[in-house]
Amino acid sequence: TQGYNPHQIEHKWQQIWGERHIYRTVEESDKPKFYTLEQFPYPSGKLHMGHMRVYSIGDVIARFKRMNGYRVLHPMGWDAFGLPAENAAIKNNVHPAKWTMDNIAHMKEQQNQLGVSYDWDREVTTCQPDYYRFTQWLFLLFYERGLAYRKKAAVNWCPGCQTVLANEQVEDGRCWRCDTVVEKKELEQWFFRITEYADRLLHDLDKLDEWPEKVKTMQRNWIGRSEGTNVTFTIPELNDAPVTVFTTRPDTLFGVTYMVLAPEHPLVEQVIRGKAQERQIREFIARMRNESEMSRTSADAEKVGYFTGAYAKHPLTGEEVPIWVANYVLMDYGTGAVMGVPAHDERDFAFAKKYHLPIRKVIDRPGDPLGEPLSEAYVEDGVLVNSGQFNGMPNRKAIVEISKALESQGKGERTVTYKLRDWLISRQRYWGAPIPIIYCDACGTVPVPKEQLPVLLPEDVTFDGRSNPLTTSPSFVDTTCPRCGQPARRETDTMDTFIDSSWYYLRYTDPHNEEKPFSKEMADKWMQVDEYIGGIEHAILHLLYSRFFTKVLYDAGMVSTDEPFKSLLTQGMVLKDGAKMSKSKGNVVSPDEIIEQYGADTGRLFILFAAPPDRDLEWSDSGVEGSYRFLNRVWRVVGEHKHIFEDRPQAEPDVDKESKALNRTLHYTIKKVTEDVGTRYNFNTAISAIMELVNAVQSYPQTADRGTLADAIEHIVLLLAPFTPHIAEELWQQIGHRDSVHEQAWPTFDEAALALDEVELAVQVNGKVRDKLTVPAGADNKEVEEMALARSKVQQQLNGKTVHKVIVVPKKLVNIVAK
Ligand code: ANZ
Repeated sequence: TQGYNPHQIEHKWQQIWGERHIYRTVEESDKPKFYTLEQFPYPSGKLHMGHMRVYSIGDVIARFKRMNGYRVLHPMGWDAFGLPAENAAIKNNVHPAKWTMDNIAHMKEQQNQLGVSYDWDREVTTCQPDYYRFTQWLFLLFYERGLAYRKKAAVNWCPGCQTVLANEQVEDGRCWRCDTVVEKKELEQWFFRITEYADRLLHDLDKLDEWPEKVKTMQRNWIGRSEGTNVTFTIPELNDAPVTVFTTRPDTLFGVTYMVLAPEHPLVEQVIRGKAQERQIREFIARMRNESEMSRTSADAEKVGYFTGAYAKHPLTGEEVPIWVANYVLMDYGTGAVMGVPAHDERDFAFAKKYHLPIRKVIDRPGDPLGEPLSEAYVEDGVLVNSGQFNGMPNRKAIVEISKALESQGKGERTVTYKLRDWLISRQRYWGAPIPIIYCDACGTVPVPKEQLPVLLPEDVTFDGRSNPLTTSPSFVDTTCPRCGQPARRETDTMDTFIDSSWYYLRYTDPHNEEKPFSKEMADKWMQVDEYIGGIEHAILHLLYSRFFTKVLYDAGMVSTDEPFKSLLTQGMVLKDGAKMSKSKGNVVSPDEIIEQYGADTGRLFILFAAPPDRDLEWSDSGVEGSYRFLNRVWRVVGEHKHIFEDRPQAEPDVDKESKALNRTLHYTIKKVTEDVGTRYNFNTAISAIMELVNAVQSYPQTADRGTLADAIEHIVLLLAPFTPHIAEELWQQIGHRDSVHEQAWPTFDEAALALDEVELAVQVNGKVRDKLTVPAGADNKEVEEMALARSKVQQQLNGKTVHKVIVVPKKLVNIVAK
């Protein structure tokens, strides 16, 4: 027989599968559906090991489900808009579309070389007009539903290039191209009102019982629901103008010794006017505008503030406390103003120490009162002191009681705040879906009528990295108003690419629809995605945005589910020498190299065998070698026994001991692989069980039943099919089949065959193992005891001693106690 030549057979089968369309989705059928999806890649140019891993995992699931009688949807596509294409255009003078489509062609070729079973008839490419016209359609739906709006927001602005920069283009506060210090600039931007869905996005996490707890926690923290109270102070010198703070600790209200406004707070302007510190504060505010939220609020950031010269009046005591502005208070959280309680808040404590502000304790530890002065903030529970009528009250109760007291006087209100912000979707970039809006002097903001979509990206643009290329295209910018027909201007912002990926899984259900993004009928046929597989790096944004989209589409009556992903599998990283594989570390092994050297099946097998999908995987060259040797062994074993299949004998596993044992191993393996793959995705243990079966076949005697041997071999091939599809197909043909192994039913096991008819026990004399004993499975303890005592090795040990007791632990051991 010929040796194992992966290149030859892999290429051959990829071609045949493609021609025969064996992975085309079965739409009409009485089979149950299974939608399995790997996150679609950004077409950066080349697949890396992380890709190979996630596709291998997804493919095992898809193939396994098909063989188990499901109609499977397993599509693939391209998250194809985005900045790198535009950067390539600037650097290499190649159009983003060409760069992107070339990369897609190459990566698709690589995916095919992996032998992944995609239905390519459903491919989606987000940068193509047949897709992005519906991204625009969905923008208009959001707009109609009041979920898309425009407001001023700060963006990164490079004064050198006169352009807006994405966060990734700001390196250490400077422009990536010209090294100019980047500023913040207020510009009109489009937003999606995701905050309107904050509560549902939070609550519905409870429905997702097949998501990793870790991911749900990350989403909860990101949404950041916080219950608190808005408390209103007044400013005497501004005619008692109200100023409201948000606090989660109204129980500490009597401990307020100052107030802080965010530098951007609108009242700052009024309270500093004409004051001695006015100029200094204005400079401070200008500095703050250019600092990121992170650097302002991180726990160890230096707290900086200025006294404004004004005072605020306490709502319950009437006491006046100084008003400060400081870096650690953010304008876009709560009300942008904070009451300072240094005794019970760590940040306030540090601030008060630095600026010599009073520290007033109002919560005391019950039974073990705190000393004075406090050496650090006391942030635990306790009872109220120095708090007038509330003294002695447990602070948890005081949260409610003080809030009520404020509410009854119209000075406060209980409220809920979220960390989640509305989604800024505007990008001043070329390579994205144009926002379908027109500005008309007479009619104002006018949406492009849906039947006029797509708003195509123009070709007559300049990529010089200086400004948004869309603004350089007169043919694009100058248009007419769809309402009044007068000259008008087009919006030149494009959409954040996260929008493209927020609905692609719905498009796959109905990829050729020319009227709508997808029909309800088709979406309902396939949704939810039963298994979604991807990296933990998407745990927050992509998943949250997709959940948001699905909820909006559900509300619009376009789909019947309000959660897109039933089960989520986050695959671990691929490590080499303990570190993540990455270009910068120089420890990359590419899928190409592995396919070149060993073939795709070996690469897949190694990846699936080396670790369970959700764990990190340590790359090992010897592990790859081992997988290759195993496949060679399978090849030889099947080849050596090919002739049995020519005139295949009926299996008679009961004729001899060996066939019975092999038959049992076979059924055990089927059971193990079925359960490991089907319920736990423990591909590694499933593969080791198959390896054991191969061992059993190799040591099976020539004289034992040939039919049983043929059965075992045939099943090895079937069980390997989801993992190593090419070699399985080739061997399937070699043992005489003409149909595809990937269209076979998954094997079932026979519980009866699993029953053991003999069991092996250890025989101990005075606690030491001296012998082994094989007995019929049905033997009772008395029989086992007699057989053990009759053994010659046991007799030797007992020489001259008297047997006191014999303990039989069924199916395990016999212990003989003798003196
Ligand atoms: C007084 C107080 C006393 C506070 C105390 C805490 C402890 P979370 O839980 O994250 O919602 N805060 C409110 N708005 C802020 C803003 N815009 N920038 C910075 N800090 C702000 O946090 C709520 C707490 O964070 C609020 O409760 C407020 O400080 C502060 F012993 O008010 B607290």
